[in-house]
Amino acid sequence: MNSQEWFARATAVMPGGVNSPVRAFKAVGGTPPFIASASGAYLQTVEGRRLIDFISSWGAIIYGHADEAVVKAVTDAVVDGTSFGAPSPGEVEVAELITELVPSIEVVRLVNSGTEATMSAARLARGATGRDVIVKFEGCYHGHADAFLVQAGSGGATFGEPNSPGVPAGTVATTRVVTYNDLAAVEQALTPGDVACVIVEPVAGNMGVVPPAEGFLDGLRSLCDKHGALLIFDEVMTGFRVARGGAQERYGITPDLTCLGKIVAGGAAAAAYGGRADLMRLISPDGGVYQAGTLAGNPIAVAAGLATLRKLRVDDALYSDLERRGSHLQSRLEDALAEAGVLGCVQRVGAMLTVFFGVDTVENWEDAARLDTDAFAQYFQAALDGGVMLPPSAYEAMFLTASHTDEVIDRAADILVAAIHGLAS
Ligand code: KE4
Repeated sequence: MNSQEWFARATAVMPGGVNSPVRAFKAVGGTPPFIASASGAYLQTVEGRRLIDFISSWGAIIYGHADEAVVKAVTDAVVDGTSFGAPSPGEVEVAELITELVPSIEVVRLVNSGTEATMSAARLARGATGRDVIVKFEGCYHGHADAFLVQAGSGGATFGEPNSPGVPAGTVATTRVVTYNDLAAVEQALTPGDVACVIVEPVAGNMGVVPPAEGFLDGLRSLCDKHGALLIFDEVMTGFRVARGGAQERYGITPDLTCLGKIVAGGAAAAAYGGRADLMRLISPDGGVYQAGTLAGNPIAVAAGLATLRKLRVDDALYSDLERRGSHLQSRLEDALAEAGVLGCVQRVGAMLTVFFGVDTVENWEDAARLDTDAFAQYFQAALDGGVMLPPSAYEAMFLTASHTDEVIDRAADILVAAIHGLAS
């Protein structure tokens, strides 16, 4: 069967034919290729097409698909059982590694998804402070827990309004939404003294890549301290990607709590939240803030995570290679925009980058909302026709892995440059 046939079967039994909305290609049109396998920097479709992959499982893959160490670790683990529902040594080893690689994390809890990690961290902040309000930023995504499915209300730092049916207004009445990179808006939101936490993507990746403005993260740290709110870094995407110790290492900021996902489990189903011991000891069964999970710390995800973290822990070349290759790809794309006379910009932090069309800079959601999504859809389809799989949304990031060698990057860049020139014609 081909992708169209698989998609017809899928849509008959799954919402949108997918298990996560963005995969349905609604933003870019057409039928999503169904993937038979993946290896290194490549996806292999059910039709046998090899595509250079920049989805990289939405950033979860840092060494490339089917990394030899991860495959061996999972293969060795699975024969001993998939889930014990009881403590196992691997959970301890991965927790110790996380606390070593992310020094602000003194105590950590493994969960099954980034959504669980951020949901739990927010509950912990509320439990620890006795305050109900959380502050988030417009354009930042923290998974699909009710409290985060919120859009800015009318006016500045007002309470949020649900951005999904099924989310009660009451649930988001305690979520304040403010503008990314706007410290004045944050100060206004914190002034009432009722805020439990500020949760932020320290490098925004869910409105496309939007770096923190100079002083923004420092300002968040100071404002949270001044107003008795906790600072939560949602590093589900940036963790172990923009630096070995994540954005907090890259920018030198110490959050109170950190959420991790994706790379922490080497592309398997696990995530984590952790931070100051005095806070994490409030989590059940040490403390009263409840959180649990049947498959939390399962040996398969732990094996994949351990294999990945043990590798990147000693890999001195990884982050310099990712930085160099990301910079080279950015340059080639920026040159193409200029040569083709196409209005756009490329924004990058380390091994995550976004090409924005129709705007010359994106510093917040208001900027991102103005981008030319039609141009992106045309660019996306031309790239796919040429053999490059981009994330199927203008509001996502391209993710490089260690398997995106200089040769792969230049081959992909040739295809993407042609796609950009195609916009000009
Ligand atoms: P999950 O629940 O999808 O594992 O993680 C939620 C999450 C939390 N925080 C950040 C910063 C995230 O980027 C995510 C999930 N990222 C999206 C991609 N932008 C996942 C892709 C998808 O939804 O299919």
